[in-house]
Amino acid sequence: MNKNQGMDADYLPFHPNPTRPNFLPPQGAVDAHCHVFGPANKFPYAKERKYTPCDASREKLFELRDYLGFERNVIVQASCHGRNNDALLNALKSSGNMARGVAVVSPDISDEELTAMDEAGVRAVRFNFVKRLVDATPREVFLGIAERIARLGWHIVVYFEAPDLEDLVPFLRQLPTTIVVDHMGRPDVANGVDHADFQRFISLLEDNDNIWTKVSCPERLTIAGPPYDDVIEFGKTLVARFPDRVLWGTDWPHPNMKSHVPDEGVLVDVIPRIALTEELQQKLLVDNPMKLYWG
Ligand code: 0GY
Repeated sequence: MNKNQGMDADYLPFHPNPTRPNFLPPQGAVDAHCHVFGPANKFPYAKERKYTPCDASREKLFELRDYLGFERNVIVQASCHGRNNDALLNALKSSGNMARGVAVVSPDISDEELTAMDEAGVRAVRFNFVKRLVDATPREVFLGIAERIARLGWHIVVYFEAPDLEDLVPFLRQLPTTIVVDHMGRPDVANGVDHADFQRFISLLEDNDNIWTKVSCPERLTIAGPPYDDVIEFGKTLVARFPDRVLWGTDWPHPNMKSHVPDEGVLVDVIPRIALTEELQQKLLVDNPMKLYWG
């Protein structure tokens, strides 16, 4: 079978017609975590991928952005495209400067390629530690990449799960740039915000003012399901404690969801429940992402 075609049998495609949210994002709002997938006939998925998603084109992404009342996107390279960032770069170049990118690169990438990525709108690299998504990369390799991208003024996005944080802290402290943690460090919400794992994450941000976090992905963290009541306290705590270091994103098209198909209208309506004032919403959706990606 040609694995470059055809999504996995258990893969849930994105919502065909999300509801319109009640919450109206402030002008200039940025969806700071989303992806583009394929289309596979133009941008084939990577040989080393752990899943084959449903195609999710840049056109669909930009349509959703407008529908939800957002102005800009930060598109994050996902593991199904490996280290080939062509679909991402293509989306950035067609966005009219309204999208920035987070790439995944190999250590042997040339300076010319990095410069071309920078010109297309890439502003960060992603280091993925989630074992079900990628084979492990040695830390020295990541440190080598970190040094090179730091010279371009880029930052580093890290994706890991809560139990892995303790082991990762010394490595994170070695990174020379701003660091953005995906999805609140993926806490187990059954444990509550007072659990040692989430408190360790809060301490990490308290002790290191170069570390930011995305308060995204209630759909992945929830046990209760939509409207994600069991995740609210986690996001609310982080927005209140670190208002200048939080980002928010839809995570469209939600790769690898198994429990349900997220409705992005419902996800946007989580925002005013975690960022309680207009001032906090402005920082979360506009000021913080603009500083990091368009500054
Ligand atoms: C996400 C989450 C996931 C996948 C990826 O790189 C990826 O394949 O990011 C996931 O399965 O948790 O960041 O949207």
